[in-house]
Amino acid sequence: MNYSTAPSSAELDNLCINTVRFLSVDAVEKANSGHPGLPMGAAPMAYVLWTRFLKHNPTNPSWIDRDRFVLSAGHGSMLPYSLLHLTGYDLPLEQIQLFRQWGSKTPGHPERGLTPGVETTTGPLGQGFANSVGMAIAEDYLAARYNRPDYEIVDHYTYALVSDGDLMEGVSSEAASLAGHLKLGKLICLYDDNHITLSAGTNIAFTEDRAMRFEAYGWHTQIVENGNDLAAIDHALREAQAEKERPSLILVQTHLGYGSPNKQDTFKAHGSPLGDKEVKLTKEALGWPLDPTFYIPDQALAHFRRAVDTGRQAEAEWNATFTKYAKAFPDLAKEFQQGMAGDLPKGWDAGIPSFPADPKGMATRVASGKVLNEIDKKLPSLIGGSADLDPSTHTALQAVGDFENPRDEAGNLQGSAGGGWSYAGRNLHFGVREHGMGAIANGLAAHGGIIPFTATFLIFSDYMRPPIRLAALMELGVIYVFTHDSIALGEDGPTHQPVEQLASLRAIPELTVIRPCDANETAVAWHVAIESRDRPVALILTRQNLPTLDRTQFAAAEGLRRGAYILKDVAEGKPDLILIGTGSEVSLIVRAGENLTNEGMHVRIVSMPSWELFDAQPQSYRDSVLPPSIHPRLAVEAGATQGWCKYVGGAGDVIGVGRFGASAPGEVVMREYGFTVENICQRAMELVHGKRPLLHQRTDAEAMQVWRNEGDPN
Ligand SMILES: Cc1ncc(C[n+]2csc(CCOP(=O)(O)OP(=O)(O)O)c2C)c(N)n1
Repeated sequence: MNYSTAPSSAELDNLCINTVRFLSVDAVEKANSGHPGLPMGAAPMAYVLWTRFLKHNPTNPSWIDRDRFVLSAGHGSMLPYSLLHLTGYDLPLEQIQLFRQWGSKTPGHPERGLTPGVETTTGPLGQGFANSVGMAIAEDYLAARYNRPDYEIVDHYTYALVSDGDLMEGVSSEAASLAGHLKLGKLICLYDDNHITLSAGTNIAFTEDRAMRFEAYGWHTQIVENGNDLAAIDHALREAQAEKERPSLILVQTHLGYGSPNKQDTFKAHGSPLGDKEVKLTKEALGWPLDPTFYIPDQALAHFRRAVDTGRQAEAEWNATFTKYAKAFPDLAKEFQQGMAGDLPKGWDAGIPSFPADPKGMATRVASGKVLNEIDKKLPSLIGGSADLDPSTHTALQAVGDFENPRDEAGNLQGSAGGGWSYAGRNLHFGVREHGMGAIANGLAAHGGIIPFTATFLIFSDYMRPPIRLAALMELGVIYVFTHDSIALGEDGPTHQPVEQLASLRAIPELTVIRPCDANETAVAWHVAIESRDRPVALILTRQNLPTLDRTQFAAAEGLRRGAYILKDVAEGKPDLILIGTGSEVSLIVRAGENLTNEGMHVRIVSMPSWELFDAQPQSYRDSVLPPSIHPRLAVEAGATQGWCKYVGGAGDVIGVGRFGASAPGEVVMREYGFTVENICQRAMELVHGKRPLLHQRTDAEAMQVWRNEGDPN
């Protein structure tokens, strides 16, 4: 298929595009699994973008000022894998041939950290699109903070390739709305407008005018009527780059499974191999040799591989500029490099307050706000905000500016955190868009140079679950502030009172969940969260006041770092009972422990703010806190009891919440649900003296009664 003489530029373009198409087709065929349709239809726009526009260095995929490329429709993963291989990333052809196989670098959907050049993990539709909004925000923030006249050290685009499914998912509406409001002019999305989804034509469920929808969000939109028209795609991309005020959506009308005589424009080309016969027909139709498979014409490869030299050169030029910048602005340069490397500046934590003992105390959300507003002074990479809940979550960063388009009139400043209105502002006003907020935070973290935090009520973590899960999967150090953490929030009632959310978050692998018991544990929790740069952390905080424990009487709050620690031990001998609590229930078990001690019981009090941190400790430490020989253990937590059996054991007991909450003042709800010193003492006595029948000893009626009131105690 190589041309014997130099091909014309149109022939070369065609050769390159078909190379992408058939690498994708052959890989899916060999794996007998995957999605050929998208790469076949979108290959021309991807080719134009990657060979004429994308600023990247295949030999250094982490070059700071590269353009970011996101394939939001992650099922089309063979498209970027083909491009990464062809343009010279460290992704050899053998890896393409191992598509979707155990241990390969070409997993079913793109996974950040696994494949060089993959910026973000995609597959759940809509997430990548919202990630790209986060990346564009990161770029604007870093450019505003670090660029100086003649030194545009941060100057790149974010490109996303999105599909029908991406634009149908609600998260894309949230993110697009915010991107339009913020006027993120350097965000450019190519929409593979092919009218087909997994099981249908879009005319069955998706008929709104997408261009008008995005226009209404404040986007710049263009339509390319023929997805194989390279000049039109080229032109549209140039126009999009020239548009500084609005993010761009280019609707490129394509054909799913382009070239396949029997499957093009049908959902049969979406998610299954074409099959031997159809591959043959398709190759014939597009003038491609049947053999060998995974065929890469030399001329196509040479054309793609020019990216290696141009990329190296682009980075070298950037390095030269940066060297001059570092001479002119040494402090800024150091700060920038440190942030991009994910390193924390020395003494970043110097201002973290410690809180004096106080029986009245404060809500952990309030303590969190105080800590956050100290940390932020030394950590310019810390930016974030809430989903319209700043006054409730205490997450506004005072006087460090609002992240808003600098060309906008400040206008109505209700809700402004103060300190200026620009892209250098560090308060992100996400609006009431929890799902978008989570996915945007992933984009901020994936871009680099940013420590993102988000905030909302714990109950609405449910609205953020998909991006939280992806943050954990991608090992991104996003920090989630979740306040109003239990039924104790009171009058708002069961719709707002979280019950199963803690258990649900704990079920996500690689996520650290921390529920501090007082102001000082909250300070240490923030410490842990900031230091956790490759793992997301959820801080679970109260609305109501909690006593600030007197740490001369109790162990230091630093114990939080180990997940669980002995807050107060028996005066001598072996404990008869271990009381375990988290968050707001720790002060309850402390008081219950005092009462029980007065009754002559030997009680150990354990604060257990984080299961994950505890599980990461050596066995010897875990045994020292919860000795296997001590069976009577009572855990108290205002949440679902699921999972606690791991710590209380078969002979232990849990006071938790096994039903929805109720609308009443918080103290009343807590009392009615058994979160009282008296109930804890009674249950402890029953446990130690064996009066309360264990689950298997109960009659069915008794078991049902307990189950109704408390949920599964084990
Ligand atoms: C959140 C989510 N829901 C469902 C799916 C399953 N799924 C994968 S692709 C797809 C639809 C594909 O349609 P489109 O986005 O137009 O992609 P194309 O058919 O053009 O490849 C669906 C429903 C998914 N990946 N993510």
